[in-house]
Amino acid sequence: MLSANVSKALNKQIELEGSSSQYYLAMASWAETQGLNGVSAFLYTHADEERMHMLKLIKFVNERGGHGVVPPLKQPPTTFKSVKVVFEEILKHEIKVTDEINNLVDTTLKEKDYTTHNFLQWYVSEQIEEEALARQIVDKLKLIGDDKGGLYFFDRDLEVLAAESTGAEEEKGKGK
Ligand code: OFO
Repeated sequence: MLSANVSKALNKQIELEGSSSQYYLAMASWAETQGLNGVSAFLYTHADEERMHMLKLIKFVNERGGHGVVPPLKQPPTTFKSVKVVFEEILKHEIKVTDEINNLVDTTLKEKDYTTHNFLQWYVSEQIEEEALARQIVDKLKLIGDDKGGLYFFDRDLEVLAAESTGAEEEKGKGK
């Protein structure tokens, strides 16, 4: 059974994963209107992944006798200054998510809830991957600068990355 503190902290994380999903969905939709099909495919996939992170937490909370609360929808920004700004925002956001996961892990240790602690290790590794990927993309965009040709190839690269990550998520799903 989850303690009140762990349950509250997990529900806070459910809300954060849900808002991450909405945020990336807004970015995907904006990118699509800019003709950046690869960037938008990548971001749509990313939005789905965040929803899966939320769902995994809801199910865990419910399995442990708590109640995973579906958070309200908040309107994310609708327009973005540039693709570079989008990925800088993603990196900032993922760093914040990592901090929150760490706080959550800390709460489970204080509450001696080793089952939830163990469950959260998946999120700890996922955050390492997500931060590294966002950082890599921001670095690429810094190299590209204002080069339109570079942006064209970048968009194509992200299309490939989106297809790969959809495949990888399906594999992960099979392992469940
Ligand atoms: Fe759920 O990992 Fe990003 O936010």
